Amino acid sequence: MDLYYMAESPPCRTVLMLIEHLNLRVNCINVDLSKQEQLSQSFLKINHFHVVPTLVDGDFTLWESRAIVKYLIDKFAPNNQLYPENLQERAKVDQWLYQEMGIYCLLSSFISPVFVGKKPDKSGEQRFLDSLDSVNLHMENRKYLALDHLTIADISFVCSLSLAEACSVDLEKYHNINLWMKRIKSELTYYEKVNSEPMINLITFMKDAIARAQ
Ligand SMILES: N[C@@H](CCC(=O)N[C@@H](CS)C(=O)NCC(=O)O)C(=O)O
Repeated sequence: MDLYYMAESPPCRTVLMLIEHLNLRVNCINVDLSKQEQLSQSFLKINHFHVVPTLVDGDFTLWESRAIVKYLIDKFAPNNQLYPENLQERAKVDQWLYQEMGIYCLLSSFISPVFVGKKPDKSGEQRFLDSLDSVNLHMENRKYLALDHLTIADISFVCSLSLAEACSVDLEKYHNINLWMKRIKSELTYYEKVNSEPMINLITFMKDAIARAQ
């Protein structure tokens, strides 16, 4: 299996953490987005939507991080507690994966102007922060996002929020989310291995980009 990825990308780190969690053997191929390698003819042949992460398993190709992690669990660790087979438990995990994908879209759309030399979109930032208010309320007295144990929704959301951390979005007032993030980061023994260096690169990149933005 090949995984096309770039470690700085939050959805790629979701897949990388799942690979660590399940101890899978995957051939990881770096696609440098800063050099626009995703637009190369060879990568466009694999995924004409030119996004990472993209998984290639024989003649089967899959993109979208949340779909990839579900596929890997169903193929290599069916009924793992990260994505249980029980109908209602699975539905709750799916609910949170969709919900947090929406929140990630709010976050990335307010930040994305920075990638073309513009300042972040402040009105978009407020929409993102409003969505965190609701999650913060949901997290009152809860240890995990979807169920009473760790699931792929926790792994995906912690990666999504790492983009906010890299852009110095102030998350301090979301007390329950903060406690949850600290717990998840310490519980995932591979968190540092997957995230620490890419986060340093991402923070540096975002700081420079925001400083240069007009
Ligand atoms: N919803 C997708 C997002 C994938 C995505 O937008 N990847 C970005 C990097 S974070 C990318 O590959 N961008 C390159 C491009 O769009 O050309 C997922 O979760 O996998």
